[in-house]
Amino acid sequence: MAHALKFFFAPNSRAMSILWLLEELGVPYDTEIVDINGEGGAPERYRAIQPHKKVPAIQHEGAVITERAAISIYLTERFPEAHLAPPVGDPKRGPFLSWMVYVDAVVDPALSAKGLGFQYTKRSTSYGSFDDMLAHVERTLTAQPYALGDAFSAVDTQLGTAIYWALELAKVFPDKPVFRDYLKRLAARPAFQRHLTKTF
Ligand SMILES: N[C@@H](CCC(=O)N[C@@H](CS)C(=O)NCC(=O)O)C(=O)O
Repeated sequence: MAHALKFFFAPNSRAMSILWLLEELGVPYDTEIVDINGEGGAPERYRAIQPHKKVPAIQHEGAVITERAAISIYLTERFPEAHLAPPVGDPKRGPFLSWMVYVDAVVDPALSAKGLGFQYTKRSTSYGSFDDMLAHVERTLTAQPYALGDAFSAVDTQLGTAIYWALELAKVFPDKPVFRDYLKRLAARPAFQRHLTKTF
């Protein structure tokens, strides 16, 4: 029987952090692999799920949820037993929301802009300068082991994936112990290991 939760996924994409989060949450789900590498991207029928034919997306109890940050927030709210997000009313709820949005609205586009060599002034885009973003991330992870403090949260699934990409693949982050140590802490998590070796 199909599970209530369906996950639209492509390997080696931003959907990896949702796969990791689902493994952290330990909830049952079905996966549909979306072929985003074909000519013209994903099949046209997938546009009914994601308007840009991008992954990730999820379908849960009849609703479609798109945009990675929204998916992560939604999942942590619907499955609070995993304690991967501070609940409403907790003083860390605001910083949690800020970080979830910051990773996708600032870190990710600033990384892409850097990787693609875009020329722009920091006040001309909503995401601002790469250097300001790098300084904020570095300062945070120097002061504490995880984005929100001493405890791992769903923010780290997104931030960790972004830092891995920036350090290992795009090579736009400086190779510093603060980032290496953070990635090591994340890689030690069983759910992280499971998401890397998951077969469908
Ligand atoms: N704004 C989307 C972006 C997702 C995204 O960029 N997905 C890429 C993979 S990393 C994709 O599906 N690309 C396929 C394409 O553009 O055809 C989100 O945050 O969920």
